Amino acid sequence: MAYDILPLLPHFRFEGDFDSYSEIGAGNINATYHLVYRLPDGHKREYLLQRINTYVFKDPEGVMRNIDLVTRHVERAYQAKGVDPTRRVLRVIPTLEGGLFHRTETDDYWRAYNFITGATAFDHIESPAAFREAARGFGEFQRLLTDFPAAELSETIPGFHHTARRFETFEASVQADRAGRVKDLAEEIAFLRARKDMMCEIVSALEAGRLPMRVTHNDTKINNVMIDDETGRAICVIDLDTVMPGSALYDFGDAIRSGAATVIEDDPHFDKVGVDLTLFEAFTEGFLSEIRDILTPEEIDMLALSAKVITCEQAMRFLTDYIDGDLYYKIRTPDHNLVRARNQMALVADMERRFDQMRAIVSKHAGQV
Ligand code: GN1
Ligand code: MG
Repeated sequence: MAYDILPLLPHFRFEGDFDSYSEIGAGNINATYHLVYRLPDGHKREYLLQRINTYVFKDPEGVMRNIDLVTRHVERAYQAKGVDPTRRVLRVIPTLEGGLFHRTETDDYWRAYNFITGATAFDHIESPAAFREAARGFGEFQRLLTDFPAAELSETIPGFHHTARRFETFEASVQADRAGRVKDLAEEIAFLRARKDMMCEIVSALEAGRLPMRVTHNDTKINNVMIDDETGRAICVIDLDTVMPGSALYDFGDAIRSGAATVIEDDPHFDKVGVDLTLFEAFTEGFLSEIRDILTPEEIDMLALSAKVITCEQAMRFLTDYIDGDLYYKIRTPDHNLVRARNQMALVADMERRFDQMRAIVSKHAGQV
């Protein structure tokens, strides 16, 4: 869907005169635009303008309050270390009234950030060294949040990684069969049902107190970390809508799901889908280099499992949305969600085959050999 963004611009405290804009197609949830402004001296100021998807985020005020708190925390942490935070963290550009978002008459919520210049968000990273660096970026973000007061954050999507509750939602969708698609999905539904217990292991451990709750990103898709074009360093973690109390395992698992796969999540060549163990090792090394000392032995023990859990959960989320008639994720073809679900199931199956190797790699880098 295309939005008429020009009337929105005067509501934000952008510096300079508006020059141009373009849409950024990445991201499955929000509509995103890159804005260029010009200062009188000719210099550019770049911003990101985003429409918050309120089908997905029912409490946009809560989302923006969380993001403001978290980004200020990260900014202060960099400043305390003597690091210039300008390109290291998103900052909310306030509205003229000083608010964190602009709400239109039609109840659309729009927000703006500084644009991280000279850096790229990759959908796929092939080089292990670059992937290790992306992992270090996510690990650093996790580390900077260890002293963030979790009680101050709202749960932006309740039960976001509560796989047991997601399983119930999935079964309810199968029952309702709103789009009449269930008749062709016996194999996929059976695949997920057979893995219900495995999928619920993290939630069970959290609820039993065997794993700590932390403040986590919860959506560590590999294109949610910006890589500096010149230095190749991971400089800024983005897409902060789901930063909330969670498990570090969610962040590890989702990054492996999206980044250590041989192909991207919507590639229809299911026979090519697998987990690349070189990339898996690179991520494990980079992530643990930042937070090895923070994680508990129980967390480390479940890292490899988390990749399977989050990938299977993602397969279930895509299949649920397909069954519901594609209400949640942006789709570009009629069977996009089904392709994504099948791709993720193929990835789970490959992780099952290589699970012992994944566990051995984690042990090696956790210093447990
Ligand atoms: C969504 O917005 P994006 O594309 O970074 C989704 C993630 C999924 C991902 C799958 C709030 O992330 O949880 O893993 O799509 N975000 C939300 O591509 O549901
Ligand atoms: Mg994103």
